[in-house]
Amino acid sequence: MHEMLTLEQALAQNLSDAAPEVATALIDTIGAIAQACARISDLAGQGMLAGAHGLADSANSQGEAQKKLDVLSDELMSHHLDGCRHVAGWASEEHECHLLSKQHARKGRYLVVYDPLDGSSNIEANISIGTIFSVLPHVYSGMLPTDSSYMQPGHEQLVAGYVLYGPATIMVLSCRRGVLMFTLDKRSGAHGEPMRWLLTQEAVQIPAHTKEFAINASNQRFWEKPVQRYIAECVAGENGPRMKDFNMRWVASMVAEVHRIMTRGGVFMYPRDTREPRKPGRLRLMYEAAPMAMLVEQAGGRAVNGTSELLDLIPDTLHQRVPVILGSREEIDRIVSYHADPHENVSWQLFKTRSLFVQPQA
Ligand code: AFP
Repeated sequence: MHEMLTLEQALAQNLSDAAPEVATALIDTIGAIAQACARISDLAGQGMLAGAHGLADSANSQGEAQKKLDVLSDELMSHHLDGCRHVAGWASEEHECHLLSKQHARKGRYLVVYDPLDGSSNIEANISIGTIFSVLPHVYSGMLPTDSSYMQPGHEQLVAGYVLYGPATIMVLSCRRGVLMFTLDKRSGAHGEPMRWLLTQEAVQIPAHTKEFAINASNQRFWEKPVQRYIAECVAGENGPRMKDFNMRWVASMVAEVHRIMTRGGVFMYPRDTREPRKPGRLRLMYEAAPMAMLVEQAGGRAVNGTSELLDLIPDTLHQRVPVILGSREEIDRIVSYHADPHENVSWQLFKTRSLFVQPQA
């Protein structure tokens, strides 16, 4: 087998058109995140042996109960980011406010936003979980970052990525120059050396067509009509207007769902619903939707909230929630067209009779 490139080598190649000091700073920052994630992978991989299962007796920024692994992963990310001279500060799902680097808050050129452990309801079930991260410019480098320093639309991200802790630990990232996939070499890291990530795929592309969708169908009664229509048509299969059978998946770890889409295409939706009208969606814009949107777009897919591109949304708050619809481009174009035409989705009689995806009465 030919020699694989390490993370640092692959990034140097990928960033060869950037100014040398920018390439170095980005490679160092990604390296710090990668080392944190290698340690999270180790903790997650030890399962109950690490004593990291169960609740932590605390709540996160939004009042959700934290798991021990949420807290430990957050501490590992903070620790490694604090050691990186290019990072001025960071914001995490686990903290209400952003945090400042102890030594580099003024001089650092980047801000990092992350979800340290996505899919934490899956920890004890030993189902894939992940970390999602995004690197933004610290526009007023030289000054201390504030909450408003983070309020940048997704298309300003310099790096977006996730790490999937599954049978293999895989990091997928983009520096706006396509999508790279790395695998953690779990045999590395002996004698206290940093663990190695090896490039296992580059120029990742999401197929434009798919016959697979992922949605939490238990929320069907709360969905808006365009989503009701799209799913009803998929479920109708060969006999419906799509004239083909679809398959459905739901892992409840966004990282795992997006990774499946990266490898074979598909659609992932956590759409707007009417459960809590003040919350337009479940997923968080800054550390779930925006980084995943950039990765999907860089791989040739599309990511929207139904009517707008996710990368165009300007956050109002660190923990803002948004509807998320992303994946294979042709399907997302179709879903956007359903959202755009209020008449197109109102009555499609055939599926009023179906049991699982019954159209609600208008
Ligand atoms: P947790 O990290 O709280 O488990 O949430 C995971 C998540 O943010 C995302 O990864 C899943 O797609 C989604 O929530 C699952 O939501 P449901 O529990 O409604 O299926």
